[in-house]
Amino acid sequence: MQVALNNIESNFLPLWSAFAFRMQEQLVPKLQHCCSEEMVVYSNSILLHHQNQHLDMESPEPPFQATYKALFDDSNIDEKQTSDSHVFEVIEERELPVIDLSRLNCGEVEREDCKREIAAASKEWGFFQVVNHGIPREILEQMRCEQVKAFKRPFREKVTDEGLNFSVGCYRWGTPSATCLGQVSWSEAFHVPLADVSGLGGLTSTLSSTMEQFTTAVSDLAQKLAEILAEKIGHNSTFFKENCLPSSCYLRMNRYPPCPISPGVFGLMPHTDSDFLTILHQDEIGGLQLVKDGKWIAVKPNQEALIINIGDLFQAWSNGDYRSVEHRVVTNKLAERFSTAYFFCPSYDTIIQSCVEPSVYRQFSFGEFRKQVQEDVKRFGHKIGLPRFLV
Ligand SMILES: O=C(O)CCC(=O)C(=O)O
Repeated sequence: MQVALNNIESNFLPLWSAFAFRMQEQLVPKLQHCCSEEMVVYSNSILLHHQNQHLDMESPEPPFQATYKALFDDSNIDEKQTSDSHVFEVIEERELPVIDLSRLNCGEVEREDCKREIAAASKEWGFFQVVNHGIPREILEQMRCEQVKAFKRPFREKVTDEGLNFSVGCYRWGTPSATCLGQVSWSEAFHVPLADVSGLGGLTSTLSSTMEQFTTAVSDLAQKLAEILAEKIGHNSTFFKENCLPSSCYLRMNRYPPCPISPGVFGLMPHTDSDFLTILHQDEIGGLQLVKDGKWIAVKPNQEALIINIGDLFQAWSNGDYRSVEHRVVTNKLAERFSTAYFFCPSYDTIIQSCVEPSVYRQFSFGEFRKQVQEDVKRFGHKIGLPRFLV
């Protein structure tokens, strides 16, 4: 079966998103066709016929090796790793600034100190960690447990959106448009619009109620942080309450399978987030890296903390004061890794306008921003993002 592949991007991760869109195009038939695979469907057993190999679609593992076989064959991995080593080179492992949010409930001096630290880290790093954040440990653990279960479903179910009842295209894996190993994201994800979460029934009820509890808790935290960040740039505003509703936000559950050619391929390609801010819960494996002072640094995992990072919209809204910083995930040869990201987004018609004049960026709607990102990815293969909106 032959399916047209349009290179169209959606929300946050351009290359992945192209895949998601393709999935939407393939509602009938519902299995993906990327590269030169042929899909063969046998009553209960669905096999992917790939260059003379049959892949067991009942296994949970996405067929990375088979799908990217041509790219593996094209490159001598050892040579490739050596020549690309500068791309993966990390200068050091650092702990991000850790901010104790319990001080927000203390006296004025401590509260103000805490707010100052949040703003300072957002300006200097674009990233920080929060402890005593108020999200109960049980909710985080339950979320992780349900996430692991969702990824353990057969690949066939994940890729056909069977059973989980998410909207079409929520499940993503790899990078269909990759033309070399350096462009592959060795990971799978459920990228779920939160408008979809409530009311999911059937098999997914535990997952959906866990997601609801998780997102309710983290959305309160996101609102609180956004209001502090607004206040610290002189903007006491109801903007976030009015525009960033639970239904306009997204949750992404990530899984990074062990990667036999690590570190020759990314778990997630370098990117910035197209939101106001992101709240990330990661496990103890590590792999997240970010750019600090022009160099990639590895983030030391802290199991007590949630990671917060500033997205493109806050950078624009703050006129460049808060920084949306490029980040990526590197693979691990032996261990699988999980993370859960909550993207704090406004509705599409929300106007993003710097609160200071003269403004570095022209005003734009979130919908316009996303559309431009989609067009750029379609045209150039990658997101351009905020530089497009410079005055
Ligand atoms: O898994 C991580 O540590 C980062 C995830 C991420 O950057 C994303 O989902 O956009």
